[in-house]
Amino acid sequence: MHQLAESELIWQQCLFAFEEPSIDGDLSTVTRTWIDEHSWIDYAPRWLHGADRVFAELIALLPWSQREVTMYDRRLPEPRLTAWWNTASPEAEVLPVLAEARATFTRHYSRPFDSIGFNLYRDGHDSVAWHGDRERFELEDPTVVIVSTGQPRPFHVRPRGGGASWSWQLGQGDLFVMGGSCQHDFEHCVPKVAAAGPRLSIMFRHNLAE
Ligand SMILES: O=C(O)CCC(=O)C(=O)O
Repeated sequence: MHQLAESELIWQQCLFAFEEPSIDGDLSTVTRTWIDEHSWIDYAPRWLHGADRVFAELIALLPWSQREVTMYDRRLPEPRLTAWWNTASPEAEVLPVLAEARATFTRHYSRPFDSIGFNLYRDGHDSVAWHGDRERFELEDPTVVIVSTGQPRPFHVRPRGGGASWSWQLGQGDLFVMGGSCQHDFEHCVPKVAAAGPRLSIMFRHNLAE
């Protein structure tokens, strides 16, 4: 398990976001963008209220670890920290607001969201490269929900293999959902940037727990 030194995370709390965590269970502020005939993005800025408190509590509560990735035939530390929860875990999902969010997504998107992945980008050096999520190999049209906390970071989406990309800045409680054929026909990434405060993304996935 990776111990986070306090000096590893320098971030500015927005005072308005340190309120009691709550969500818009009706998803009334979501707007849908079709990025081609079969793939769409749902986006609701600042959907999670109290995002800074969620950020701080997850940093403290989760067993963060650093996985390895293969790059140019070498095993290297993944440039971010991760943690994972699913319905097969003996514990409840870390914070009550995450249980509420998971129930909301299950109802709204008619998918059994049963897993939550947490990604911590400590600073601008942390990143995730272009990829499509692995559940596309098992599921026809996986819906992947991301709730972002902490400092906004660029999040790009492009057609698989390259082409013009769409970009969002995701942080501070933003909700972002990739649906339809997104995981098959598009890739996404969080690129490295010259300077950034920490961002923690919460990814809700379905049909993954045993
Ligand atoms: O952190 C994010 O917003 C995206 C992470 C991601 O795409 C992944 O872990 O598969």
